Amino acid sequence: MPYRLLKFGLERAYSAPRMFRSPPTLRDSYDVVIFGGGGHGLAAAHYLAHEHGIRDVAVLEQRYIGHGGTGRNTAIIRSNYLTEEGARFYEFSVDLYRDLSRALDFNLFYSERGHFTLAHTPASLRTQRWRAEVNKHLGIDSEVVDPAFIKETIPEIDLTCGGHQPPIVGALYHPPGAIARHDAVAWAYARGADQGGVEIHQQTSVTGIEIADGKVAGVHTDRGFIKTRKVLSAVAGWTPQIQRMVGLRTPLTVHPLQALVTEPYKPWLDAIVVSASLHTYVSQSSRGELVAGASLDPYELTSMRSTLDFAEGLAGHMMDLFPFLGHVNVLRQWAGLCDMTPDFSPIMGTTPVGGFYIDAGWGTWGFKASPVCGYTMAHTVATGEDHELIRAFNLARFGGFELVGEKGAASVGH
Ligand code: PYC
Repeated sequence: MPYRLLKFGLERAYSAPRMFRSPPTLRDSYDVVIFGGGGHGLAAAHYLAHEHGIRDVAVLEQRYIGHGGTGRNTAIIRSNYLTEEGARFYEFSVDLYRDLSRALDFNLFYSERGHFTLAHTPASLRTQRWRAEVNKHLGIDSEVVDPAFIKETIPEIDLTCGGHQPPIVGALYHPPGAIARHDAVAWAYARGADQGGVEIHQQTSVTGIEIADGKVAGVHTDRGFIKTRKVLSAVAGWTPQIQRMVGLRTPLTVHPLQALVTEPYKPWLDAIVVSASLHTYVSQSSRGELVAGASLDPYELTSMRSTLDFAEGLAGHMMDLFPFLGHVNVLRQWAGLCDMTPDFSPIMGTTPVGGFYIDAGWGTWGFKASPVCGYTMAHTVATGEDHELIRAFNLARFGGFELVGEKGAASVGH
C-alpha cells in the first residue's frame, strides 16, 4: 500500500465516519422506521428530513447500505415508458437525477448518453412507436429512428446481427437516457439523511411488526423492540417476508436478475443499447467497463448467485450486436433480486394497515426511480396520503383490476 495512502487512512483529521454516522445504540422509539438501506429507503429518509422536517427517523438495513438492488443493477436511467402514469413518474425521476449531484453535493457521474431500444420485428417497432407517441404527448424526448440513424450514431453495431437473429429494423431513441454511479446514489442519500438527523443502522434485521387495532405499533428487530407508528418498507426482493409480518397480500414474485461487467476499454460506446428481443442491454461506464445484462432467471428464487449459463447466453447476444466483443474479458458477475408485479409497475403508497407504507414491485426498474420514490414516499409517509404521482401504483389496483401495464417498456425480456 502506498505510504501516503496509509498515512491518510491513519490520520485523525480524516477519522471515520466520513459519509454517515453509525449510532452505537438503537433507540426504543422513532417517529418513522424505514426498512431497507438502498437508494429508495435512504432517499425517503433524506426527503423526510429535508422536505418535511421529520428527522426522528431510523433506517434499518439488514446488511450494508446499497447491498440490495441499488448496488446490483446496470445503472440505466430513462423515462420512455408506455403508460401516462409510468412516463410522468419516471420523468420526474429524471428531472431529480439531472440536478442530484449538485443537490446532494456528491458526484454521481450522471452521464446522458441517449438510449436505444432496438426493434428486430414489425411488432416490436409498433410498440416503440406507441411509446414514442405517449412520450411526445407528455413532452418526453423520444422518437422512432431508422436503421441508418442507428448505424450513424453507433457505427460499431451490426444491424444484420450476423444473420443469427432477425435484423434491426428501427429503434426507439430517447436522448435523455443516462447512466450514473449506482452505489454513489446510496452513499449520497445516506450522507444527506445523516446530515438531516436520520439514524442509519446497518446490520440490523427486522424480525416482526407489532400491530394494534389495525395500525402499526412497533417493530421487532434483532437488536430490540422499537416503538413507532409509521413504517416504510423499501426492501424490494425481501418484500414478501415483510408483507407476511403485517398480513398483507401482494401479487409479487421474486426472481434473480444477473449482470456482468468487463475489463475497462477505451471509450467506444456512447449510447445505451437495449434489445428486448435478444434480452440484452449494454452501456460503457465512465471507467470504460462494459456493463451488460439479460433477462430474469426464469424461476422464483431468493438467492444472489451468478451462473455460467447466464454469462454464456449474454455473451452470445452481445456478439450478435457487436461481433468484435469476442475477445473482451469479463471482470465480474453478480445477481440482484427482482420483486415482479403482474403489470410491471411498482406497488407504492398507503396500505390497509394503518401506518404501514409500501415501496415495492421494483422488478428490473428500481434504480432509475430512486429519487422519485424517495420524494413521493416521503410525502406519503409525512401526510398519510398517496402523492399524486403514485396514486395509480397503490396496491389496491390489483383488487380493482386497474392495472398499469408497462411490460412493453421493460428493457428486459421476461
Ligand atoms: O428498465 O431500463 C431498464 C432496465 C435496464 C436493465 C434492466 N432494466
